[in-house]
Amino acid sequence: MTPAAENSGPDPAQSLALYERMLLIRRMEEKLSADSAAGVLPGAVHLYIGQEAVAAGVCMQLEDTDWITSTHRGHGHFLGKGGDPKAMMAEIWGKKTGICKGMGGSMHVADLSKGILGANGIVGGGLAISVGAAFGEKLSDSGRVAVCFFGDCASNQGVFMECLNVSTLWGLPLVFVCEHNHFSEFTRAEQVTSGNIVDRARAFKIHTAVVGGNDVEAVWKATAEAVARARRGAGPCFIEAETYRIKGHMEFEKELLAGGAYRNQQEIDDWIARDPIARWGGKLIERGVATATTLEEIATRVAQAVLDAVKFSHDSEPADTELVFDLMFAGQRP
Ligand SMILES: Cc1ncc(C[n+]2csc(CCOP(=O)(O)OP(=O)(O)O)c2C)c(N)n1
Repeated sequence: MTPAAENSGPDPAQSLALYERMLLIRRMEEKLSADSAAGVLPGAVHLYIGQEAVAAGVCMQLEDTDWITSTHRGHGHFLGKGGDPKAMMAEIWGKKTGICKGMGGSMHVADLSKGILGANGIVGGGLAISVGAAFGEKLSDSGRVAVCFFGDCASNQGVFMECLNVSTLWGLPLVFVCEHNHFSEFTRAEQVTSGNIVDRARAFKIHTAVVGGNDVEAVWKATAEAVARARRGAGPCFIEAETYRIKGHMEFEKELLAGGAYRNQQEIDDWIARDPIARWGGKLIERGVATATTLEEIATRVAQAVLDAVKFSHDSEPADTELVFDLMFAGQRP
């Protein structure tokens, strides 16, 4: 997809593509949620449901040759950047055909051919990696950019300050994307995060934008400007996108918390009413870009893609556990 010109909205084809990408992320994760609830999915998954407009709006402004770093909540970033749903599903299921040969799982989906440097179980871990990627591109004067997705809690890590500092000092082609989804695990953001996160970037004189993270068009436009600035050598940008995590911090959190609630249903319902996908679908119809039939066709295509991913994963062999020794211990066996 050709990125839109700075500040202009997505054209009709891009608008539909944004819708389809968000829906793919949503439907893939609904399947993971169902499998997790059924107790058949290996390991925990941190779902991105409700935040899809951020991944789609940002990633669809990027080329395969641009880099992203992601978080523990990384399925949306992976799919948003064009990662293969089959290879992601197989990875989460620990299969040989997974994007990391089944060795990484949900929190490490990566695909260098798509510029996806990987999800990351270390909160704030993607920050310094993105600085390295952007520094490399700056040195080779490639015009490529790096984008770092991170959560509001990650902005409390010391490395965040280091990355703001060095990225602006060196004029790196880097876009920070803070997904302010209101929670750090089971704690409200305001209990652990002081002030406005965006002000931390402003203190370093970094160009900033604050956008509604459930409005894919707003995210798209802010990213267009940020990426254009970064590509022309104007240094880093910082986007803070307010959104909301609809699902738990991780699946099966209810069991983990033994009924202890850290938010109320009314708040969740209020954010469900601001669902980014339904909202964008409504706008597409209002603008005459799509009809209800167009959206149904997209939904059918997405449902098929999920079925294909599930079948691919199901038919694949389990990961070769011996590989752990090659990949982690340079071939040494205990
Ligand atoms: C360095 C580090 N500290 C603590 C944790 C445990 N942990 C996992 S997710 C999380 C909260 C992350 O919140 P945020 O960055 O806002 O992202 P979100 O989960 O909201 O997407 C924490 C503290 C971790 N994985 N890594």
